[in-house]
Formats: sequence, C-alpha cells, structure tokens
Amino acid sequence: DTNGTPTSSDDLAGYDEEQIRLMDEVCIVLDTDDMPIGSASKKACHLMTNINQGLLHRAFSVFLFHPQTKKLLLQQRASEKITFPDMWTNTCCSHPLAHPSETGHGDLASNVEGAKRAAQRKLGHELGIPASQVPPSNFDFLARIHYLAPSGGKWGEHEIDYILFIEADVTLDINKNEIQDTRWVSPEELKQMFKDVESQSGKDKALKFTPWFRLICEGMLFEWWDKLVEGRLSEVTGETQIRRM
Ligand code: DMA
Ligand code: MN
Repeated sequence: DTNGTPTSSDDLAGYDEEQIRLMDEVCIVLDTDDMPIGSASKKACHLMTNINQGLLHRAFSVFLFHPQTKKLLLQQRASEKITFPDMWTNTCCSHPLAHPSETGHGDLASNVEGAKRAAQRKLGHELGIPASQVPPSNFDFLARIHYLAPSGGKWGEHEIDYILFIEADVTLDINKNEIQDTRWVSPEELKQMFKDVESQSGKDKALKFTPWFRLICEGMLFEWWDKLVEGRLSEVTGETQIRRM
C-alpha cells in the first residue's frame, strides 16, 4: 500500500475471491477539504484501524431515475460484499480511482468530471448498463457529503461522497457478485420501505439500509427528487461547500 497505510494479509480471509481482488483497486486519499494527498488500496481505505487514524477517500453515489415514471432504481447489495453486505441502497456507489482520468486536477469541476466517468464505469460493472446509455455529460452533480460509518467491526467507510443524479432509460444485466436484487421506487414507495424496516420486530433495523443512503434520504433526497420531477433540478445542483454528516 502507498501512504504507509497498514493492512494485514489475513484481513480478507474467508471472503469472496472476486471481492478480495477488487480490494486491490487504488482509491484517492483526501484531506478534509477534498484535496488529493495520495492514494491507497481500497482495502486499506476501508479498515477501521486506518479510518480511526483519519484516513479519508473519495467516493460517488449515483441516483438513477426512470425518465418517464421518475422512479428511483435501488439495489440490494450482494452477500459477497465485504462492506455492508445484503443492505438496500441507491442505484450504484463506488470510488473514482487514482488514475488521471478519474482524479481531476484539484478544482471541483474536474473532480466532478472524474466522478462521472467512474460512475459510468461502475454502472456497467454492477448493473450491466451499456456506457452509451449513461454518458458522463448526462449526469448532474448535486453535492458532496463527508461521513464516517462502521460496517460491523473491522471494516467501514470514511468518504467524501459526490452525489450524482441521472435520468436514463436503461437495460440491466445484473452482476450477481455485486447485487442480489433491484427495485424501482416512487418517493412514497421508498418511504414505505423505511416504515416497513422500522416496524420489523426482532430484526436489526440498522442493517437494512446502508448508512450513507439513510443520511441522504434523511437529509436532501426527497427535496431534490421533487425538483427533478418539476424539471427544476438545476436550482439545486453544483453545491460548492462540503456537507459534514
Ligand atoms: C462505496 O461503495 C461508495 C460509497 C459511496 C459507499 P461500494 O462499497 O459499493 O464500492 P464498490 O462497489 O467499489 O465495492
Ligand atoms: Mn469507500
């Protein structure tokens, strides 16, 4: 690993082989102002021992809406995922890689361009969406959130997350190593899902939705979704300050 971020060879014992391989991806390490200060493996970035030392990396979260119905596409993460397995979440999340095409040059506009390219790449990898259906120029950048969330004991997230919206008519070919289920929801249907989770007794409520999706839903999602439905999304895009959540 770069940046002297320690990992141990047995951290990944027992996990899915393909998900172990993906832990070698190289993430962009940030200061708290979202300035790149280095790079480190996905594995190093998601170990709580490193996060507790302040290690922070860049991520993106895509919210994909159907152009006619304005429904949002949700996914349920595969059991194979090392972090936050089996949880329901927004359409697609991952990390812009520490490569020239996805890192940007330190200014927000070029960072956003890198995040959009990463989003197009991962919509292909996770959901099988052809790149031509989600060109980078069709995404809208809403805002950045800085949050920290543990996933069980050893693993967790500590990210500055670029939130991207896109309306697209898509064909899906689900990668079962990443995703076990998908669902298109209206705002009312999503609110009902949250209620259903809360009324379940004897189950661990906190384990049903990913923490970042919860934060975005509790914060801004429904307001932004209304704007999208009204055709007025441009009123809320391009936020420059980082939201600390
Ligand atoms: C990481 O998502 C990004 C956020 C915003 C949590 P992920 O765990 O789905 O990443 P990947 O698909 O690369 O494993
Ligand atoms: Mn992450």
